[in-house]
Amino acid sequence: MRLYHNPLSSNARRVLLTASHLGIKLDQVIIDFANEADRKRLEEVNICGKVPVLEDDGLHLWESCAIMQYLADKQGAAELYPTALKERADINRWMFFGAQHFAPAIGILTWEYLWKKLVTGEGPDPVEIKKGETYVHEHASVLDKHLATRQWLSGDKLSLADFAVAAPLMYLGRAKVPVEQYQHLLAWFERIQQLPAWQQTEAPWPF
Ligand SMILES: N[C@@H](CCC(=O)N[C@@H](CS)C(=O)NCC(=O)O)C(=O)O
Repeated sequence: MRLYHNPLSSNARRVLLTASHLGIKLDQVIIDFANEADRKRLEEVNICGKVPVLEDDGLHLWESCAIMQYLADKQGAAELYPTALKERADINRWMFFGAQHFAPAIGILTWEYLWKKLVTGEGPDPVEIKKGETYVHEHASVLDKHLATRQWLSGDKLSLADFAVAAPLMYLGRAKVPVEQYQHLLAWFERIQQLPAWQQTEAPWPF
């Protein structure tokens, strides 16, 4: 299987975490967004022109959470993604929460603090920063309450939900994500960072 990605993408990180944890070897194609030929190549496999994209025997699958689920199912990895209806529904729920709420909130801050300068040359906009911080607080407080009585997001063990929600926290420090007050969330993220999969998928900051 081949993965088109970029090591700085937190959406790609979700997939890399899953593959690493499951011991799946992927043929990795790194997309450089500054390179026109790379962008063209990416558009051939993803009409949206975004990473990550998984290629498997004629299938081109994009959307990071869909790729995570595909890899786990293909591997028969029921410990990360159980097949029991209610357990799976609970994991799906947190994956959607991550994709729909938590990651976009952090995404405002990563854009303002990290990417915007590189892409447009402009500095952070305080109004956007405030908006990002407000959204992060809204969703981090939910996670913190939920994690007050548990080690992992779904059930009593690590699952795809943890990888999906944790991935954008790879920019916790650089994007000044305001979660210092959420002790249960931070303890959970510390557990994630101790996992070999997290450590094996860490990419150096190139700028
Ligand atoms: N919902 C998609 C989001 C993918 C996405 O936004 N990828 C970013 C990198 S994190 C990207 O490729 N951006 C390049 C662009 O938009 O030109 C997923 O979860 O896979």
